[in-house]
Amino acid sequence: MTDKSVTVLIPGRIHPRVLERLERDFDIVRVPEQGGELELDEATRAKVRGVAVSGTLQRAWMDALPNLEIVSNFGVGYDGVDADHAATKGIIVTHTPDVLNDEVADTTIGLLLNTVRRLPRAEAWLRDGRWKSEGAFALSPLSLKGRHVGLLGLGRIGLEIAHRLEAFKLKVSYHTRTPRSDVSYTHYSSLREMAQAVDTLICIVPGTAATHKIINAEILSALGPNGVFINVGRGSSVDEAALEAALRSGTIAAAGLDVFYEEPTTASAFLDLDNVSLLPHVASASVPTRNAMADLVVDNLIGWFTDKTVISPVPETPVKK
Ligand code: A2R
Repeated sequence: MTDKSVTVLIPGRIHPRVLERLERDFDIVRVPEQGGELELDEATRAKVRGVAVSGTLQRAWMDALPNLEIVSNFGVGYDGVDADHAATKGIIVTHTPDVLNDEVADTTIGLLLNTVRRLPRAEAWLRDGRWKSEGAFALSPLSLKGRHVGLLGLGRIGLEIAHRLEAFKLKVSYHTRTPRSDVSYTHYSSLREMAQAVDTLICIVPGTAATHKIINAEILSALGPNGVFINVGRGSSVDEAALEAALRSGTIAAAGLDVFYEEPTTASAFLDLDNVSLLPHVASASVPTRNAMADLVVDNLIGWFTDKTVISPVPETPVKK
């Protein structure tokens, strides 16, 4: 694509395919995981015109790169990049929507079934030899059959989850700030009212100030003792202390979590609970889907530095497709 005249900074770890492809076309500068100052001399800082990031790009680092034009984020969630601040500086931010919708929706269904039917525990029962020595695994107290699911978020991924839930013959409702005109699911303008009406709550909203700890004691109490909570959006949306208390006291029946307030985590607060199913943020983590995400990270950079077009800018970004 280019003659390697464009310098792209990669802070911390990135998918190997991003690195491999970027190294072909760009001059690459790598710096370790972020934590403090951007340790780059002034001449190198001035050369950097693009950043490829998986996770967080500190605002101070953005400010320390005077000729930065574009931040290409690995992942559909870009809560680690201050896109509003970038926009004020005319910096483009891109992300990787759509290519992960099916994978995340599939994983959500898997996590929901694991949570309701306790399938990982059943497998451990067999693997530990307990089926033969102790007999059948205990019946799961809960069933997926006949549940009414409330989706917190009905965007690109939420809609794919809803379509899958329909195939399971489940009733679907949703809460968003703006109702969609292209679906027939019941829209609740109040999350609390939706939590009261449903028995299963799936969180698939971005991590923003407005969604910070939106799942709190009040919402969990509204969900009730037959309630199942699933989070595949962002851990920041949950008050984890309230969730732990709700699971221990029987305020809700069970939870399935793929994301956590701080990551990586040992999830120690939840480990002794048998009504929780835990995953280490793997909803999109298959080789084909992560490769597609990696390609989008690179193609946005190539597009920008070839003809000033990007494929998937975030809504806050100053350029349109
Ligand atoms: O509120 P709306 O009408 O903008 O609907 C969006 C909803 N949403 C919210 N719902 C209630 N309260 C909020 N404060 C709030 N903020 C956003 O979340 C929309 O229905 C959904 C987001 O949809 P998309 O932008 O299409 O995101 P996508 O691709 O479905 O991914 C969702 C998140 C990512 O940001 C990552 O954090 C995670 O899933 O992978």
